[in-house]
Amino acid sequence: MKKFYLTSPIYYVNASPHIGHAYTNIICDSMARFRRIKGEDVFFLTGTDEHGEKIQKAANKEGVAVKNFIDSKVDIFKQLWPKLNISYDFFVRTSWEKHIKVVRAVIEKLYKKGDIYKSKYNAFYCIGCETFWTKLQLKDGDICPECGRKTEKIQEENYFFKLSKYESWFKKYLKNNPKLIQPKIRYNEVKSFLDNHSLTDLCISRPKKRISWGIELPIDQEYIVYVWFDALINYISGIGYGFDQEKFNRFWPADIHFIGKDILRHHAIFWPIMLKALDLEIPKSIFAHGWWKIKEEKISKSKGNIVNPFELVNQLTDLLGGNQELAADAFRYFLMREILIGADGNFSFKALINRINSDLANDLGNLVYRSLNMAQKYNAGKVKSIKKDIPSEFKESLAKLEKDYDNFMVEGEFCKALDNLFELIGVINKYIEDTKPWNLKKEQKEKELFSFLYAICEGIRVISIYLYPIMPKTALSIQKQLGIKDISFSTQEAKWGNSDNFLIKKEKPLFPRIDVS
Ligand code: ME8
Repeated sequence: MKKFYLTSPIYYVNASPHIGHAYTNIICDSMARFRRIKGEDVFFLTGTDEHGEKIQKAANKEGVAVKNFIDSKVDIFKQLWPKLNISYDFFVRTSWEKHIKVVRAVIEKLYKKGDIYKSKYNAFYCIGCETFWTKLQLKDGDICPECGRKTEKIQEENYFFKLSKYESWFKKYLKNNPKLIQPKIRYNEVKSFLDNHSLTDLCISRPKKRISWGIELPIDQEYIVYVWFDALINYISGIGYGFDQEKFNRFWPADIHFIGKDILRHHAIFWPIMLKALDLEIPKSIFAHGWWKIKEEKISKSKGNIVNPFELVNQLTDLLGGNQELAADAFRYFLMREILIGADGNFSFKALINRINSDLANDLGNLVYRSLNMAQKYNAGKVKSIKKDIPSEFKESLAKLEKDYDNFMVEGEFCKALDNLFELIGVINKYIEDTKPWNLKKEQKEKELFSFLYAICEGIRVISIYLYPIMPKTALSIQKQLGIKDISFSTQEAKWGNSDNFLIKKEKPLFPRIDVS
């Protein structure tokens, strides 16, 4: 069985998650579910980044012990993921004792190899981004070029990892592996950065006298490990590097690291070089998606313009008649459909409601509800396949879906896959209107009526499989309402005609229209 290993970033626990974090994990979850239904052995890793100055400061500000502070924040992330129907396989924490051991072993190995050394350091530090900058990189004297906050000038002795030693290897590797960084625009960004800058060695320690919340450096007790160096290692500790070699060998290298474009440099430059130094394989791809914004400004904790995903899903649950799982699916659908994966998008409640009303209430919900309603009304919910021919009206969109869906999903182009799927939904809705089954009933054209009922139910079943990665609970509800005994979302089952009959158990509409006037 083919393996597929994918990761989300591990999120800082200095504040609660917002819809940006939700977005990345919904992308990961959609990919994980898609790969599972293709029959692959999937491992989806998510988790939390719990060390560093920013977290220490946040805990101090609340006047709580750092350990208590992080535990309470981690709980919030762990509550959010099931609420959004996220099916991760393991939740890694950087305060986890096994992760700590791995980080220390990595540093010892690189130190012995001569890739880590001690030196004096002069730089500007942005606590918000936990990143060092050189004077030349700063904006307006001392401003962080990434987030626009003031940096702090720092002069101290520290330990460094020899990024520069691997620069020419990495440039060549990148040239030969254009799919390493996706989408193309991010690949070009990294390539042009490397063309225009030489890599300086990475400072990987912090003196304890300045900051104490972190993993002690195994080679010098006066220091802790730089939070990014610690955090990136989660991708190997999370699958057992150094303590569960069998699992590690099974899943490494990662097939895809999903991240936001804000943390591209750390993943696309530091991480492959760290792996090369460790003699480990390089991930197959690093995919940096765009940002959700509000009025053109990135949604972020520091800007204070966050949208709380718990509140949003609760609100949608009320508006959609009380089913939280379907409300979460509606939210997932909006995030995946509204923007192309590499692009930025503006979030608004109005846009969310419009999407739900037009696509989920009108198109999908209406198709399912009225189809099942007709099956119940015209033949007591019993639908049989007298003939399994695909109605000619469906052929073009079904063929398009069959041809392109896999490709779009493999590439993370969820929006395009959904475009095709909703085209088919539109076609079946139109087919119902054009066929006018109420006349078939009146004229007692039983054969035609039964063929019609089979065609629309089979169409809905096929749709439920393609929909599953993005809207898993909706897909499940559809199959239950169709009365499918052996519920399955395997892509192999998506073939037209795989079902012989249905025994409809219609429920209330999946997505009622929301009136927020
Ligand atoms: O950077 N739109 O953690 P973090 C879309 N701990 N996605 C967004 C977003 C937005 N407005 N805001 C945040 C860290 N994200 C490090 C990562 S990994 C080894 C260490 C998402 O809590 C996006 O995935 O700041 C982004 O890269 C991530 O959250 C940053 O999360």
